[in-house]
Order: sequence, then structure tokens, then C-alpha cells
Amino acid sequence: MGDVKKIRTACRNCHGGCGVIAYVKDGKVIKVEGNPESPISHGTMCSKGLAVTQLAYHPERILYPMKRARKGWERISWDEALDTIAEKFNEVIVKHGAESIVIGQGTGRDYESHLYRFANLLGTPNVLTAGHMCYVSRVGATLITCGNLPVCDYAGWPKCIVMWACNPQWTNPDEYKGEGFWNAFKQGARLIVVDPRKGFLANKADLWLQLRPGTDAALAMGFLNVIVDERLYDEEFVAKYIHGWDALVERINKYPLDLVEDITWVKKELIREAARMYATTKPACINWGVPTEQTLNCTDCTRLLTGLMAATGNLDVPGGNVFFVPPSVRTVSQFSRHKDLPPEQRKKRLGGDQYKLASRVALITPKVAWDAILTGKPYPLKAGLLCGTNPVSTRANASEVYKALKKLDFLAVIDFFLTPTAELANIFLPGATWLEQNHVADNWKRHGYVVARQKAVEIGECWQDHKIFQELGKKMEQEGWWDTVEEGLDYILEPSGLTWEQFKEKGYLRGEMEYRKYEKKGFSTPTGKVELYSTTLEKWGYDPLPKYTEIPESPVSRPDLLEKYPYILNAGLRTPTFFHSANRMIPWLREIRPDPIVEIHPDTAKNHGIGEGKWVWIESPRGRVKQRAKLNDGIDPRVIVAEHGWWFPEMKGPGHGWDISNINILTDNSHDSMDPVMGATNLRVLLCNISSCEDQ
Ligand SMILES: Nc1nc2c(c(=O)[nH]1)N[C@H]1C(S)=C(S)[C@@H](COP(=O)(O)OP(=O)(O)OC[C@H]3O[C@@H](n4cnc5c(=O)[nH]c(N)nc54)[C@H](O)[C@@H]3O)O[C@H]1N2
Ligand SMILES: Nc1nc2c(c(=O)[nH]1)N[C@H]1C(S)=C(S)[C@@H](COP(=O)(O)OP(=O)(O)OC[C@H]3O[C@@H](n4cnc5c(=O)[nH]c(N)nc54)[C@H](O)[C@@H]3O)O[C@H]1N2
Ligand code: SF4
Ligand SMILES: [Mo]
Repeated sequence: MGDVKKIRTACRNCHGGCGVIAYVKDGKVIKVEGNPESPISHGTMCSKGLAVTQLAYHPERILYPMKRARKGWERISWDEALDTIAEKFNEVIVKHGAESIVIGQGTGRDYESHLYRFANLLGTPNVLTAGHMCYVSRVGATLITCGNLPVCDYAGWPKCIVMWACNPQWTNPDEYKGEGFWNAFKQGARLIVVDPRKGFLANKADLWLQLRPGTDAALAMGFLNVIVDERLYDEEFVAKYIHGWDALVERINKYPLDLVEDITWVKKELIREAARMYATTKPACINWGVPTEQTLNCTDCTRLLTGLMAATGNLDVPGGNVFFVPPSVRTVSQFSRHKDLPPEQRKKRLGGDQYKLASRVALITPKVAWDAILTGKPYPLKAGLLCGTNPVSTRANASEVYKALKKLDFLAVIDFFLTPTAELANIFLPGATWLEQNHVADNWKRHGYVVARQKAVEIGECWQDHKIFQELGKKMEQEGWWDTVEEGLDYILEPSGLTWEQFKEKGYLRGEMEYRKYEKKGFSTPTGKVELYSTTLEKWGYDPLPKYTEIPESPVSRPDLLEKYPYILNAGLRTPTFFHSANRMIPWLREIRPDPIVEIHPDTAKNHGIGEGKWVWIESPRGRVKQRAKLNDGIDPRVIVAEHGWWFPEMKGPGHGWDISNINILTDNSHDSMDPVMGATNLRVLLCNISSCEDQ
């Protein structure tokens, strides 16, 4: 019997950050539990984090590099794998230029610092992430509006919380943990929930605004309308710190409450009551969620919500929406060496002239990548490296994604498992889970912390992603990498005066919080004010004022489609146990949720002869997939709520059933359905029909 060692580390089975104690015996993690000393999670963990042992030691996890050979996958050495990628990439660079290589990742996973450093040193501007419609789009829109991302200051005890399109008890997204919200709520904060679906929080809310999906920008206009009309705004703040207030008021006046009620389906009395509650209960914060970003109103909606925070004087005050001060370590941007991407390469960023905000935050919207692969325009993409992403499952218009990835001359994928995307690769590289890595974690978030993620074990030949980018960079003769991952961490930590060894003992660093920084420094925008009239958008040739644009495929825009597709498809309901397309192979988690679920109002289900638990076809103009019905009277009868991310690891064969229940076969990625500034794809509002699978 060996001794049991306890390693303090930080989870990353979602966006991460929860403090963990990993118990290691005989070189194996035997269990994990929450670390009560964590300033972020105080000992709590969720089902996904607790199941990490089943992830790390999964029998089907790939533990060594592989290449695709005639007879299937073949084990190779790290040297051969990296040499092959370097050779292929060099060939593409010579023949087509570095811009013909696309480097991709999925959601925030704490390696963007290294991924971007690699891409910038490689010389490609084409980095494909989920940021066009998730989080980075919010960061980008707030950067140009108020200079930084405002985050709820739950520890400052808000007295009113607006949960706007967010479900942190299930999702713990980005800077937030459900726990932080819950503590503030339990202290007696009033709760307004803006959500088309009656979930746990809507049930607890003082006010629940059940809006039509995708109409958030119009609803925010309604709130502002009441606030202006009843002079509930903070006159001093508005006069001193808002640029373009009068112009905005003129725009707001175009959205009287009757119109807003028509657009959003929310009764105007309720909008008035909610706006009053938010504007008069101080301090108040808005906790926004990702659905506000996943339509073509992405940028405008974010700017309007920022407008609400600013107009009511809730920006950067205790208990409001604040700009947390980061600890003094090198940021992801500083580490990424964006400045080293030559200007002539930057100019070649796909879609850069069209989606200017996406380009400003150094990413591309996926559609331009698929177009470049499939049409060769404006130039062909020939090779790719995808890390921690399964776009065949998670990006809009999955059939096009599949076709495009298949057509690439060369693809390398870094993952734990052979996902449907990985099955399209030529080279597979085995990444390491958070139990197997050292990192200054949470550095990408704006909550004011960095936390130590410490290696507990090594498994097989798996490498942490940071090391993979570093070693591949060295193979490609890139200057600016280190001998070890830990030396790179020392570099990140240098401004704090700590080394990695010292930091991991300490566990975390926190930036010293200071409120109302604008009183000394103004806002970090061209005018130094909160730009509700955006001089940046104006300069780029877009409408400088926010507005609501009707969703292109909605009952209002496309009455012609209603006979065939009478319902709104709201695609992307998260479940506590899964993380997008991940975890379907983890027994503890799959047992809780064995099948994909589509939620249907009981009246609607009855009209189609669909009973609880029955398989249902969901169909859009782009295809059809099936999920199992769950009847829910907490949604509007005109709305269908479906899960995303489904594939079936238990199905052998290269596709693993990627197209059976994959809701992104139904979603759209045409250019006119996307946010014109950011290229955010519309995932949450489409037209669909349903029918019982038993009819056919
Ligand atoms: N219809 C619809 N589609 C959606 C959404 C929606 O709401 N509706 N949500 C969208 C959003 S917000 C996002 S962010 C995207 C996410 O899209 P993705 O990031 O592409 O999705 P995931 O399924 O989380 O990640 C894919 C893979 O990462 C692997 N992985 C996990 N951790 C690591 C790691 O540390 N290293 C490596 N190398 N691999 C790892 C997993 O095994 C998994 O196979 O999906 C989007 N797709
Ligand atoms: N367990 C789990 N956790 C996750 C993820 C996961 O896949 N699984 N994904 C992670 C990622 S990458 C992200 S971006 C975050 C997202 O996390 P959140 O921001 O919480 O987003 P969702 O859970 O997609 O949606 C939140 C709420 O918005 C509602 N909603 C849907 N459409 C609309 C709309 O049009 N308007 C409004 N106002 N509300 C709407 C939904 O009903 C839901 O209650 O979660 C992260 N955490
Ligand atoms: S909330 Fe995220 S970081 Fe925390 S335990 Fe769950 S998966 Fe891990
Ligand atoms: Mo996301």
C-alpha cells in the first residue's frame, strides 16, 4: 500500500477554476474533492469535475500520438507526429503562405495564450475559436463601448440581480460560479430573470420575463425607454461619462413599449416593472449569458446591456457590474505576441474587412474558413490544427463543417478521444487533462484571479496543450519558446515577482480591487467615456448606435416558411453533466442523461401526437435530426428547446453517429444571418417543425 498524496490544484472540466484536492496513490488519482480554501469555489464542485477520474482513466482515451494509415489509426512517436505536422505546414507556407493554415480551438480552455503565440509566430492570422459568438464577442463589444468587460460584483452584495440569459447554477460560465450568485441571492437580493424557459431561477425570481428568443436587444430598448421616460437614470453619471446620450435617447424613442411588447412577447407592464426595479434598487448588476451573443444582434445587444449598467450608475461600483483589477501577471494578450504577426499577414485575415470587430480581437468567424476551404476564395485554406474543439458537433451548419474539414489537405487534432472531428484528422495528438498539467490558470478571465493548476499525475504519453504548442513551435524553428512549460509559467508570473514553484505553493493571486476607476482615469475608449454612440463603429462604417434587428429566420421575417416550419427552434440547452459535445462517454455522467432531449410544450406535443420520452424528428430548412421529447409547460407553445453537442461514442465507425441528433445540422451560418460586425452565428433562433419518429 503506497501513501496517499494530496495535491492542491484547479479543475478545468468546464471553463474551470474550482479549487480541488486530488488524492494520488501509487501514481494514480483515486479521487478528487473541492478545496475549501479556494477563494472562487470554497470547496464546492459539480458533477463534471468530480467525474474527472473517469475521464482521465477512460479505457478509450488515446494515450499516444497516432497517424491515419490505410488500415486505420497507427501509433507513432511524438517526434514523428510533430515532424510530420511541421513538414506539412512548411510545405503549405512555401506554396501558399502561412495564411493558408488555420489554427483552431473551442471554448475558453486556458491554452489560448500558447495557441495564439504559436499562430502568431507561424504567421497565420486565421485563428478560429468559439469567440465569434461566445464571450470574446462580449469582450470585444464592451472594449469598444466602455474599455473593458463589466462583471457582476457578487461579493459587493448587489441588491438587485438581473439574470439575463444566464443559468449559472448549471453552467458556471466564464468569470461566474453559480455559488457566487447564490450567496448574493440568499442575502435577499431581488431577482429579475430574462429567459424564454422557466428554469430553476425563473421559479425563484421576483419577476420573470419570458421573452421570444433572440429579442433581447428589443427588450433592453424597452428597459431604457422606461428609464429615460421616468428619468430613472443617474443624471450626473450620464452627463459626465456617457458619450452620445442624446443620440441614444432619440434611438430609444423609436422603440415605444407597445412595439417592444409586440417584438418580445413580454407584456409592457412587466417590462416597466422590471426596468423600475432594476433602475431604483441600488446597487444592481446584470449577469448576462451567452444566448444574448448568439444572434445577429450580438454586438448591439451587448452594447445596450452595457448602456443599462452605465445609465443607472451601476458601472464599477460595489455590487454593480465592475472592472476587476487583474493580478500583476502577464495577460494572455501580452503572452500571445500579437505584435509579432506581420501587418501584411494581419491584413489577410479571412473576413477581416467585413467582420471588423472579430478581426480587432484577432479571430475569424468559422464560415469564412469553410468558404475558403470549399471555394478557394479569397484564397484556399489547405491545412489545419484544431485543439480541444469538435466543430462537427458545435458549429453552425454542421454538414458544411464536415464537408470542409474533410476537404483539407492536412488536419491535425489535439483531443483526449477520437471524436467525429478527430476522425477526420491525419495526425492525432493526445492532450493532457487538468490533472496532468501545470498552469497559471484562469488568466483569460476578468474576475481578478489567477489560480495554480498543479500536475497530480502523468498518464500515458499525453502532453498538456501548452507543451504541444511549445514543442511544435520549436520544430518549426520559432524563436521565443522555453525548454520547459514551467519556464514559460515563470515568464507569465514575472511581474508578480513569483516563480512557478512559489506560486503553486501560494495557490492563487488576486488583483487589489479598486472601484470607480473612471473618476481618475476615465474609460478606456477614444472619447474616454462610455460610448453608447460608438466612435469606433462609426469609423469602421457601421451604425454607431445600437438597434434591434429582426432575426432573419423568424416567424416575423419569414412568414412564407411558417406553414412548413411553424416553430422557433432554440438550440443549445445545456445540461449540468455535459460540456458541449464532451462527456458522452463518461459512465457516471451519461447515466444521468442517456439520450438527447428536446423540450416541447405539452399542447404542442399533443398536436403532433408526441408523448413524453418519445423520439421526435426536428426539421429545419437545412436537415433533420432526432431527439427524445420532454414535455415542459415552462416554455412557450411556439418554441422548441433542443440540446446541442450530441454524438455517440459507443457507436463504432468513424462518424460515431455525428449526424443523428446533432442540432447544428439544423442551424444556419449564411453571412446574412450573422452579426455584421462580429460574425456571431445565430444558434438560438431558427424555424423548425417537429414530428413523431413513430409516424415513419
Ligand atoms: N446549437 C448550438 N451550438 C453551440 C452552442 C449552442 O448554444 N447551441 N454553444 C456554442 C458555444 S457557446 C461554444 S463555446 C462552442 C464550444 O465548442 P467546442 O469547444 O468545440 O466544444 P466542446 O465539445 O466543449 O469541445 C470539444 C473537445 O475538446 C476536448 N477537450 C476538452 N478539454 C480539452 C483540453 O484541455 N485539451 C484538449 N486538447 N482537448 C480538450 C473534448 O474532449 C472535446 O472533444 O459550442 C457552440 N455550439
Ligand atoms: N454544464 C455545462 N456548462 C457549461 C457549458 C455546457 O455545455 N455544459 N457550456 C459553457 C459555455 S462555452 C458557455 S458559453 C456557457 C453558457 O452559459 P449560459 O450563459 O448560462 O448560457 P445557456 O445555459 O446556454 O443559457 C442560459 C439561459 O438562457 C436562456 N435562453 C435561451 N435563449 C435565450 C434568448 O434568446 N434570450 C434570453 N434572454 N435567454 C435565452 C436559456 O433558457 C437558459 O436558461 O456555459 C458554459 N458552461
Ligand atoms: S464548475 Fe467547472 S471548474 Fe467547477 S467542478 Fe464543475 S467542471 Fe470543474
Ligand atoms: Mo461558449
